[in-house]
Amino acid sequence: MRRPFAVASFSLAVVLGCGTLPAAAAAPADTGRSATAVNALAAPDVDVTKVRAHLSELSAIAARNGGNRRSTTQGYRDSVAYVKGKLQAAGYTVTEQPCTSGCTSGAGPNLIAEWPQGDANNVYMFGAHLDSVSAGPGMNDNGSGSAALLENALALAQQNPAMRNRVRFAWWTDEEQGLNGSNFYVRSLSSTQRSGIRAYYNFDMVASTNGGYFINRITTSAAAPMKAYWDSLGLQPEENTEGAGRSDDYPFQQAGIPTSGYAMGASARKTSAQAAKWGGTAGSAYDPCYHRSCDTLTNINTTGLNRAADGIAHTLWQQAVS
Ligand code: DPN
Ligand code: ZN
Repeated sequence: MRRPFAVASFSLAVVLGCGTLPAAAAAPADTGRSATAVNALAAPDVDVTKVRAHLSELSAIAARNGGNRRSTTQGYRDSVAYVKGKLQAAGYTVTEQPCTSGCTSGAGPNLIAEWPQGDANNVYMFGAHLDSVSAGPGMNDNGSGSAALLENALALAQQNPAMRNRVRFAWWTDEEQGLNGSNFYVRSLSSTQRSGIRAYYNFDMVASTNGGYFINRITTSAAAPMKAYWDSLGLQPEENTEGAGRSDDYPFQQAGIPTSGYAMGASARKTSAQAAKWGGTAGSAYDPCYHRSCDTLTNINTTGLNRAADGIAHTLWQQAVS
């Protein structure tokens, strides 16, 4: 909903004739249109209402399948079918990768989608786990990352910019039982394929209601565009210490692939210093519904979700668009 990043805001401000705008204060009204007409390098403003619509579909899928989307269930398989259908309609080459070793018995597949443009030897990957725990529908964990990625993939297809590098999206199975889908994927790659992945970006819980703004490996060059976007919003992001080694970036990291990503936090508690800079409740969990039945559509921080979705687009454009 917010016009992303200074370059796009400035260009639009000039075109709209409304003068110089202070950084985050008075962005022009969201027109729903991208800035491509005025600046081919600017990432689009990913529409958070569309991200929320994907979440609503995942919520409905859980509701008609016993209330969850665990990797071994029809709720998970229906989640895969929903994401796959949207991607195929947009022109993606989509692959279901069955997890034939290391996954829980009966777990559904990983879903991999590549945008078939740009240098196939320079791949930027963006991933999120699509399975939930059995306790609930998994809207923040991890409908949020899954939906933010899906809308980014659709926005890329819709914009269809000239590509410098290759973009590949992944929705992982069986994360909740031990990072199993992503681990299987990384082990399925040849060493050449592995070394062609320039960075992997992970999105696990990007809409925590009492959340903070966390970035995995925040000081690395892979993290730079993610950090630059949140810095541009004045968010003062911190290292994702709570999530280190706990999500699907870990198998990539172990394989020597640069990793980063956004997160807003799980069961750890917000400090008073964090509440002072981000708002929210000090001494309470970032996500009070973590792995609980209350991780529903009401357990979504739409502001945080929007900031993550827009920062993914910024990073994707920086890394892979011509
Ligand atoms: N999102 C958590 C899960 O999938 O269960 C893992 C996690 C916990 C990630 C804490 C980050 C921080
Ligand atoms: Zn998760």
